[in-house]
Amino acid sequence: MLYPRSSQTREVKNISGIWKFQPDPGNQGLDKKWFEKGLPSPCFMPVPSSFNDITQEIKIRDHAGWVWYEYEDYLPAAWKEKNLFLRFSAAAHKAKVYVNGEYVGNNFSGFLPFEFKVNTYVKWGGENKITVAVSNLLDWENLPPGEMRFHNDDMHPQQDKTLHYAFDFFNYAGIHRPVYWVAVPKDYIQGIELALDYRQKKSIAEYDVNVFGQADCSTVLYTRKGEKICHLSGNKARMELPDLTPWQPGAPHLYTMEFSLSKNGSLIDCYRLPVGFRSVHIEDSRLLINGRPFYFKGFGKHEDMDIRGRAFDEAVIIKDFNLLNWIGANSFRTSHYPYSEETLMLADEYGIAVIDECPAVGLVDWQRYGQDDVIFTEDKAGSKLLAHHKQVLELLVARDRHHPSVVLWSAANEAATYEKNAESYFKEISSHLRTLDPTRPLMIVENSQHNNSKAARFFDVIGINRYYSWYTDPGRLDVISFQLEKDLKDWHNTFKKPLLVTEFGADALAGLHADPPLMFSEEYQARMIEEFQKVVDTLPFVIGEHIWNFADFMTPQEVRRVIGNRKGVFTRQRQPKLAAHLLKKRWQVKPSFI
Ligand code: BDP
Repeated sequence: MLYPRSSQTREVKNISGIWKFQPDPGNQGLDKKWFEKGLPSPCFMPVPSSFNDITQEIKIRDHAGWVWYEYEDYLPAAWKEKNLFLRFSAAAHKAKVYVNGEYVGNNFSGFLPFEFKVNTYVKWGGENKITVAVSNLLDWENLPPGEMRFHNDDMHPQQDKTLHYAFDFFNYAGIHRPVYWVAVPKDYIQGIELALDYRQKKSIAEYDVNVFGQADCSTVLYTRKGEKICHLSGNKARMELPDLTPWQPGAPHLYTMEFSLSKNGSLIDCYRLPVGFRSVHIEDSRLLINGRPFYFKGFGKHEDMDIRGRAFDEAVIIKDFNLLNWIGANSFRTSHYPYSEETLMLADEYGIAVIDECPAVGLVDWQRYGQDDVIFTEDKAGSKLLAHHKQVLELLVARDRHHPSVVLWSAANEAATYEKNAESYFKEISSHLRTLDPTRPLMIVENSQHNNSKAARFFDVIGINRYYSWYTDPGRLDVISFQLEKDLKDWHNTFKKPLLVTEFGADALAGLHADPPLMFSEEYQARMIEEFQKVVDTLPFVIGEHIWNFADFMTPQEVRRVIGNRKGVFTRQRQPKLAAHLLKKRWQVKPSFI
C-alpha cells in the first residue's frame, strides 16, 4: 500500500480533524446499528489522537472495549471517474469501517495503515458518513498480546475484570494517525517493491511496479534539484548507476524516483518516491553501512506525548528529530511497534538510522505482573499468533522497505526466548523475514541469558536490554562494570555475533537531585549511563548504545511508575535532564563510523 502522495494524476484529501466519538462500554453499537443510525450521544474527539487523555473521565481513560467514531464529508462529483480509497494510517488496535451505513472492511494491526476501495459505497458530489468502531482489547491472536482477566475472588465485585498486558507502555488507543480520501486513476500504480543498494561505488535500484489495469510503465531517477539521471521502461527493472552519492547516517543524500504509467503515449498515473542508496552488511561482529563499521548512538523511543497520547503529531516528531541532532544521536529503535510513515521519511531526510521493530512485545511470562506462565504454548504464542506475527512483518516490510534509514528489522522485544517452543517460533520468524527482505540484517532484542536464549542464533544482531544497578542490585552503581562486562563477553563468546546494547537506563524524576547519586535522582541516571558506556567502550563486538529511553512516557499505573516511566533523558515535554547534557558531550565527539 503506497503512502498517499498527490501528483498530477492523484488527489489526496486529509480528513483528520474533529470527529464525533462515543465509547461503547455496554458493547451495544453493533446490535443497535450505530453505523446506520448515528452515534446516540457523541462528544467531540480530535483525529488523530488517543482518546484516553482528552476528556476528564477516568472511565474513558481506562476504557477497555469498543469505541465509535463518526465523520461526515462531501466528495467532489469529479472523483467518480477515479478509484477512491478511504485510508487510515493507523487505528489501535482493531477497527471496523462503515461508509454511509454499510460495512466496508476491518483491520487487525494497530500500528500499520489500511485502506478500502469505496467507490460503490459513496455518494459522488454528496455528503458521506464514515463510521469507525475501534477496539483496544488485546488477545493472543494479535500483537501486542494481552487478555481480559476476571478476578474471581471474594475481594472483587462479581465479574470484575482488568485488561492485562506484559508491556510497559500505556495501552493508548483510538485513530492514531491521519485519515485520507485518496483518489487515483482507473488504471493506477498499486504498489512498488523497491530494493536499493550501494556496492563498489555503484548505486543499484531493483524495482517491481504492481500495476492495476493495463498501461506502460516507465521510471525516471532525478536529483533533488530535478536533474534527470536515468530513464528506464518496463514495470520490472534494475538500475545500476556509477557516480551517485550514497545515503548514510549524518550525510543523507536523497534522490527522487518517478514512476509513470501511460496509455497510447499519454500519462495516466504518476507517483514519486524519495530514495537513497546504501548497503548494510554484517562482517566480523560489526555492522557495516556502505562498507564502513557503524556505531549506533541513540535511543529506544516511544510515540508518546501529553494529551494526544500515542497519536501522530508533526510538531512532536520534528522536535524529536531536532533533539536527536542536538544531542548527537545517529539512530533510534521504533520500540516497540512500527512508527508513523512520516517518522521514517524524516529519518531518511535527517540522516538518522532506524531499527524498525514490529509490535512483538509482551511475549514474556507475567511473573512480574503477578502470574507465572508459559508463553510459547498453542493457546498463547502458538500457531495463530505466529501466523499473525508473520503477516505483520509482511505488512511492515512492504510499508518500509524503501527507506534508506531502515538498517535493521527487529523481530521482537524481550520475548520469553528461554522457553523450549520459542526455538521453532523464532526460527520460522527469522526465515520468513529473510525471504521478505534479503537485503537487511535481522535483530532480536533479548532480556534472556546467553545460556538460555533459544532464539538468538537465528538473528544477525543481538540486542541486549540490561538494567544492572536498577532492577537487580538497586543502588549499586559499583557492580555495573563487573556484571556488564561478564554478561556481554558471555553473549559474544556463545553466539559470535555483533551485540547492540538496546536498553539501559534509570528512572530520574526531573528536578530531583542527590549527591552522592541516589536512585531516581538526575545524578544517578547520568552516572549509571556513564558506567555502562565505560564498559561498552572496551568491547569491540558491541556495535552501539541505545539509552532507554529518549523521553519519559506513560505506562499502566503500578508501584514502580510515577505517572509513567521516567527513564527518559528528556522529560515527556522534551526538556533535557542532566544525562542529556552528558550524552551530548560524549556523542558530539564520538564518531558514527569506527
Ligand atoms: C524493558 C522493556 C521496556 C521497559 C523497560 C523498563 O523492554 O519496554 O520500559 O524495561 O522497565 O524490559 O523501563
